[in-house]
Amino acid sequence: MAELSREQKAHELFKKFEGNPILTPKDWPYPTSAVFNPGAAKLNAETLLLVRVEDMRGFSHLTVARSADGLTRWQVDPAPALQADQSSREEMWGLEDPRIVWLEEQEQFAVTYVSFSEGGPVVSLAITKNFRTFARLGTLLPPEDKDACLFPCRFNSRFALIHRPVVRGEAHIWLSFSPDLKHWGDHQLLIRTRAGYWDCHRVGLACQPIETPEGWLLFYHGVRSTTAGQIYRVGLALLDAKAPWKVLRRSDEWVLGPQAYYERVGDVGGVVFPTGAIVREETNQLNLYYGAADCTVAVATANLTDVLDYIMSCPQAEE
Ligand code: BMA
Repeated sequence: MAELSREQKAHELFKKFEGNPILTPKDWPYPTSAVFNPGAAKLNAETLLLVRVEDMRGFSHLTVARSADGLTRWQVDPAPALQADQSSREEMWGLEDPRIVWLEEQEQFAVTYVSFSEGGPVVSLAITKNFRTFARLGTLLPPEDKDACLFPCRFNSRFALIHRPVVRGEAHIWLSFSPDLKHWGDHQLLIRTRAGYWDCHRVGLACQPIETPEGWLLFYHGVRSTTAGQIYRVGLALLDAKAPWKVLRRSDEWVLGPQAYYERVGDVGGVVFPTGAIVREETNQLNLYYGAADCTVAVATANLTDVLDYIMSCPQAEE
């Protein structure tokens, strides 16, 4: 068989699950407007999604859903796991878009999410062992900031945070460092928007960074504004394993875009927005969980080796 071109590989890398959407407001044990943009983790041999749930006021909270195979038979908790404290100015208008990593040295999960504060969206951190009780560590950096996740380990004894501040109207992905998860500095630009491309107007981290033998695999969303609205698609980058401030590769193409009806039509049509991923070691399958059209949760699967082959065939990133 003829070798696939890189564009064909990009197009065929992910397969959208035939049972999509896997979670909708109808699956919820209480009234909701939309369920989308979930963080993902493995807990007790199950796949756990921490789902953003929008209530009928338009405020979001986070609720746990679990499944043994990560695709079907989801069990949704009867009550939210993490709700906004509306007496605080930090999270007046709800909590959104969590990303989850297992912090190796603390043996706990770190959940970074967006708190909607009076001053705009801001990134907050909570730590948990079980997704029942959380230690809330507060906000990390000033607004406007979104799309954040910690790395699971330290680099040169510092924690590292990927995030997406908006500076002078520009929305690029940044990396910042901290000795204690409280004081952040040494801010540096990691991935910029690209003029003319599908990711020309905004970029932001998608799911948590994934550790691989080639380096950190980074999924990010890219936005193009059109006369008919914005299109949210997903691309890939590869960061150096020991020095994640070095971008080794970046895909020219997007690898996931809104095509299916449930991605095209919804509260915000034309949006695929991954926020969580799971690698199933037995099969080397990567499950990428995403919000579809800001309404439902969907999943796309790929073989991790194919994803790495593809990203290694992508151009070396510009300095
Ligand atoms: C982004 C975030 C996401 C949302 C997406 C598409 O800015 O606010 O929560 O899914 O826009 O509307």
